[in-house]
Order: sequence, then structure tokens, then C-alpha cells
Amino acid sequence: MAKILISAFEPFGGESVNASANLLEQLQQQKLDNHQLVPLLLPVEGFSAPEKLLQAWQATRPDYLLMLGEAGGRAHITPERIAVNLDDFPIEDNAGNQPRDKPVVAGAAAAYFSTLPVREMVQQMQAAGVPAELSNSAGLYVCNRVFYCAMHYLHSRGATTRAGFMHLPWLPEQVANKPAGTASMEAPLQLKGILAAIAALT
Ligand code: PCA
Repeated sequence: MAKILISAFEPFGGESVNASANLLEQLQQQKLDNHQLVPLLLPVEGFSAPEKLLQAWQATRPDYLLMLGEAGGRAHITPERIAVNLDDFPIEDNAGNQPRDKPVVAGAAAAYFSTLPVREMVQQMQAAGVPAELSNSAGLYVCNRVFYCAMHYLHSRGATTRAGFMHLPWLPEQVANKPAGTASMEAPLQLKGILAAIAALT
């Protein structure tokens, strides 16, 4: 059985839920045949979240690290291709930090590619009838920072864990008070999507 450390985030940006935390909770009720899931909920704090994630990696030594986050406004589930070495937080994180125009890790690589099979994940989700597409930017906020720190750490250690990030749309209840046409995706469809994406991790 492949072990997957799977992380999600607490709410941020004025929202009272985070689609990724909701999905993590639903996933824990699922019985998977080929994968053992180790769930981890992270604070939306650019500086403490990577440390918590790396501690969990050390305790778990998973085959896969799948990081989840919410990207409000997106209509699709989006595996991220690339983490970049740049912080430029558009809003403060939940600890009140807002680094602008700063490297995530000074002197380190400009970027790291996801080592998950992102194309296959998208194909499996689409085959299951779930809107999914590749994304070329995880943003410059906490999600990209956590993604970059994880990839840098794993690369520096020569770890074999395959790792990557996937962004999820808002849930319908999150767009209830937003302009008409704001994208969202029902929780059951998000669950179907992630199960299809996980099935691609073989
Ligand atoms: N999304 C934010 C941070 C936490 C989350 O779920 C982001 O995309 O950076």
C-alpha cells in the first residue's frame, strides 16, 4: 500500500471554511484499496506551515506528499506544475505576515516542478467527469510557499517521496454572497475528483 501524506489548509481571507479542509475531512471517511492516507491540517501561516509539514513528513516518510489548497475563483481542480522561489503575498496570512518580493529560500533554485504525475491526474479526473486542468502557477502566497519549501526540502535530502500541490475551487456555499457567475464546485464532485487523482498515484 502506498502511503500518502495529504495536507490541507484552515480557512483564510475572510472565509469561514476552506474547501481543502472540507475535502480532507471527507477523504478520511473513505476506504481506499491501494493507498493509506495520513491527513494533516495546516494553518494559513507562511512561516509555520512549512515547518509543520516537514515535521509530519519526517514522522511519516510517505511515498507521496499531496498538498491541497483552495484557489477561489477557479472552476476546475488544478494540479500545479511548478513552485516558484518568490513570496509576494497579496494579503496578510493568518499570522499577520505579508512578505513582498522576497525569495522563499534565498540562493535556492528559482523553481521546482511537481514530481507527481500531474497530466495523468488531470486525465483521470476528466475521465471521471470532474472539471480538471493543469495550472502553471500556484500563486505567490502561502500555498506556493509551502509547495516550494516541501520541494526544496525533499530535493535537498534526495528523498524519494513524490510530491506536489493541487488547488480546489470554492464550495457553492462560499460563493453565495459573491457576484453571479463566480465559480464553485460541489463537495461530492471535489471528492470524486481527488479519488480519481489519487488513483493516478501508482
Ligand atoms: N489557499 C491559499 C493559502 C491557503 C489556501 O487554501 C493559497 O492559494 O495560497
